[in-house]
Amino acid sequence: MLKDICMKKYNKEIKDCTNEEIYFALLDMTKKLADGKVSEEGQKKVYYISAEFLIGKLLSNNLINLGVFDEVKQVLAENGKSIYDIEEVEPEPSLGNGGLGRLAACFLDSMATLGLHGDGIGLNYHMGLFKQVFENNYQKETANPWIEADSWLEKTDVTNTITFGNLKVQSRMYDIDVTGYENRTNKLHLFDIESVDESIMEPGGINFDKTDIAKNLTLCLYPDDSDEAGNLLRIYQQYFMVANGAKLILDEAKAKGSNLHDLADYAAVQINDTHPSMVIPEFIRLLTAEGISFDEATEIVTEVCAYTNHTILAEALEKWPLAYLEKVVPQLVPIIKKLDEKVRNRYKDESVYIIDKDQRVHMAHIDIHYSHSVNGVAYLHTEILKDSELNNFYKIYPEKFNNKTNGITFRRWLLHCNEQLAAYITELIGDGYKKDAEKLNDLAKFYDDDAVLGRIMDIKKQNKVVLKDYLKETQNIDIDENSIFDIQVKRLHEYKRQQMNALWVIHKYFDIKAGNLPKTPVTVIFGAKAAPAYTIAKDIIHLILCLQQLIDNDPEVSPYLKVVMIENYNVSKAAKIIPACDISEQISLASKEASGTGNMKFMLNGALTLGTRDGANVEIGELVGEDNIYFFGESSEAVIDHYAKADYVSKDYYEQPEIKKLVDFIVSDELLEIGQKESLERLHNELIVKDWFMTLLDVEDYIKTKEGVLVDYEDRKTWAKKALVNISKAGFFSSDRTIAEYNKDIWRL
Ligand code: 26Q
Repeated sequence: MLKDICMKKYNKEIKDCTNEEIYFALLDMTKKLADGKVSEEGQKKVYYISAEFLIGKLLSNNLINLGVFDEVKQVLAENGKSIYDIEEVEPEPSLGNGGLGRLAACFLDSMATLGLHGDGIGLNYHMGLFKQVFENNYQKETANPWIEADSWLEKTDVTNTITFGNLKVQSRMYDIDVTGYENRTNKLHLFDIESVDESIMEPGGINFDKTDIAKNLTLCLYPDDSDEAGNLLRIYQQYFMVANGAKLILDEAKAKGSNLHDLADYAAVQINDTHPSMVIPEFIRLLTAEGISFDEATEIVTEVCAYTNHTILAEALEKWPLAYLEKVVPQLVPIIKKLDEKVRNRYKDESVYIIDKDQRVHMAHIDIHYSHSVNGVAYLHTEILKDSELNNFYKIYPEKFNNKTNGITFRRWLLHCNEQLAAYITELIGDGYKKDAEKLNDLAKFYDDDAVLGRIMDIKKQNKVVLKDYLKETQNIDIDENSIFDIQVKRLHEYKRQQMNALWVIHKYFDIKAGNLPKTPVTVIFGAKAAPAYTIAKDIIHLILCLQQLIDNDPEVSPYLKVVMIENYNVSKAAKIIPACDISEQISLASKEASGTGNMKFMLNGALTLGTRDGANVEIGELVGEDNIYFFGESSEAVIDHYAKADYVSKDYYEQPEIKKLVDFIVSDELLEIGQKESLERLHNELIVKDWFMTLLDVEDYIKTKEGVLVDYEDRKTWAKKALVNISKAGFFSSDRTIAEYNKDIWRL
């Protein structure tokens, strides 16, 4: 087929085509194959509505899911081409910030794989998340356009006029095929404005006129992960998304025969965090316009909608000033006020009101009152929601609360990113695990098989070489594949505590200087983007880059320790980094990481977790057993208690000489010579007088535990066994399991 397309498109044989030409030919081929898998829909359909779908590159995954990857790879090889070179041609769509967006992408894959009729609804950001470059040991943000004349996007003829308080815009729907593994094709619907203008982006950066909504609405993904203040543009984006989405959902239901009173028999809407929450008042607006009473409309919407919470960080819960909504979406304001009134009539407790005394609208409160399901994303997270964060709501609606522990798609995070391991697992237990991930448990019979353990470690070594070559090529950095790869890749946030890992680096630096040389050298790899306005996060990146430079230039230390900060960490880099990992750093302050999903990807690829008892780490620990994971630090109960009593004083920990020495190194002559005084002093001060996420509380136990991990690494056989236990227990974290649970408990398709 590829041969014919190349002939027809370019009048050339495959071997004479450029990699670009082959990429576009494969794009055509994939779309044609996927089209053949769009099958009859049942009556009810689920709509996963999300401001982010961090899909990453699609070519190889689509080929895998269509069952033609091996064949295409071989045909290309026969013609002197490599599928891996062609992967590099594809621009990466970065339509998400991190975990929440990537989860949405994994869920689309699993819905299609399970044969569920489930579409995504989101926005067609032209730039996606910024591209990160390092300059003078700082992060600099640049634009990241990804849409080409020919891409995965299919222009549809669905258009709408969307009305805001002060302007109207024309929208258009673009679709991306989502093909499940050996199953149906669903759609990701991405809405765009017709008047978008990429040229308003200032060259070299990510600045543009924030007020010119008709040109900028879909230009950029809001580049904040959880703590930066929202603004009007974000409200325009959110309403644009839900207005188009709600209209699509009602149109599709009507086309299938719904009279709208029975909408819940036709549609289930999963609201991904509060970003799409305005879909609730928008549905009510549309239903009442069709003659349905306000009360009935409210009931219908409640039956249709379900809400997923992804955070307990108070600052990340969206609360929009009513005045902003009056400006952007005046048509929703009377509806929101009525919804609030209903709440006030029923409950005395002010903390559950929708509009607070400062005239701010709590989006999560709309979701909880007017959805039938509220779920957290890991067992511990859901328990914390019920017991503390949302306890007042739990008391009102105990039946709405449920847990859906996150998952990842094994097609991307094993079959695609670690072909060798997948092939070896198939050799050992057959390929049933590809569709039924729990079958990985069959690997248990090889826990004590030396030959198997040896092969697992060989594959790990080869993946380390692949990463080494990649880093050499892309960043001109040399790493040693015989060193221990200790990896922390995730968004930069104080609660994730990259700064604590940096303190370990400082500890190790001192240790080596003092002549305590590690048996095996350690390579500490970081990858992280900071929200552009998050100053301390950027200071932490600066510290890490300065440590990298300091150690690289120190011949006493560099043979034993290396720090590498990967530039522009994204989905395709994750796919190269994760299979090469020995130690997976999951060190958030207990109670703060709702779930984490990187932790699952690392485990599946045979890394051992060094982490706190937070998020899904707790469940990983239960599955693999205490011998096969390294936990440290205070429990979530203890942390929550510290917050309640406001009794954590970082300075008390800082006064301990061992800790003081590490923290003060941030402003040592050595580092000040390399870095910027202002940044390093600000970070130093932050750790001593604020330390909101209790780095110094856990740093001692962290260092002690990590040293123990390095000792354990030396016993290669025992380590290999632990790695195999992790792989074999990872089946639970397949997003196929997660989606099956959503369907059984919430959507009921
Ligand atoms: C909010 C207001 C204004 C602007 C931006 C935002 C905003 C943007 C992105 C708030 C939150 C996000 C992203 C949150 C996120 O990625 N959360 C992660 O979700 C994962 C999937 O459930 C979990 O595994 C992670 O633990 C959680 O941090």
